[in-house]
Amino acid sequence: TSIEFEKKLAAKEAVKLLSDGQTVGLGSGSTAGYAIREIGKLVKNGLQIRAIPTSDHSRDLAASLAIPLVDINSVDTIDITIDGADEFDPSLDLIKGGGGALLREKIVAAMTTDLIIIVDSAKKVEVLGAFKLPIEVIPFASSFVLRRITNLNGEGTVRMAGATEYLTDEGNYIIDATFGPIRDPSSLATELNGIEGLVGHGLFVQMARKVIMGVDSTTKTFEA
Ligand code: DER
Repeated sequence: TSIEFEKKLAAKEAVKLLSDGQTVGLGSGSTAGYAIREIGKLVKNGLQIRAIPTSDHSRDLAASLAIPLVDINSVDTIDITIDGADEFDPSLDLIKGGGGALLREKIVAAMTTDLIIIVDSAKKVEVLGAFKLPIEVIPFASSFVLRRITNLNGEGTVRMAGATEYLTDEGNYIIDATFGPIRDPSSLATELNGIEGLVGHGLFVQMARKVIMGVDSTTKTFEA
């Protein structure tokens, strides 16, 4: 489909930013998956990098492509991370977490000098919020956090995997929440950060350095 083609275009453009000696964050989701495959080709052709994956799935994909991996706890900073997003607005604020990897993604992003977001053209929005905001909670706090989301005029539901709750790589639940148009992502992020037992959310506020969007048969780059 044109969406998948656009994802591949963005991924191919983003990996041009990689160079020998870098520590590279590997994102999660289908678009980041295309980038990991491209990086596997570059490594096969001699690119010297060490990578930190943002999910067990991305770790396994990278390992299968012989991309050298390093433990995140042995690294201070990450030079560049290539990751996807579910939405981006004109300020390059993001909603992430559609794939459930938002907590590790945000930690890697926080350690990263240049966060490069790769998207298809359907991810571009004027205002965040059409996509439900993923929120990661410890199971012990899930009902409490649901009530606090209601207090913030949101409406959340616990993400299911068949008949049981979806579990993240960290063993937590995901609540997908609607808040209507999110015109002030920073304020909502601050409110969410104050809720006990809420360990992550998909608002990535002023974290992206660039967004590379595949569109039709080309790419368009947005810069913060
Ligand atoms: O879960 C995530 O944060 C992913 O990056 C997601 O936001 C994008 O997934 P996609 O590339 O499969 O659309």
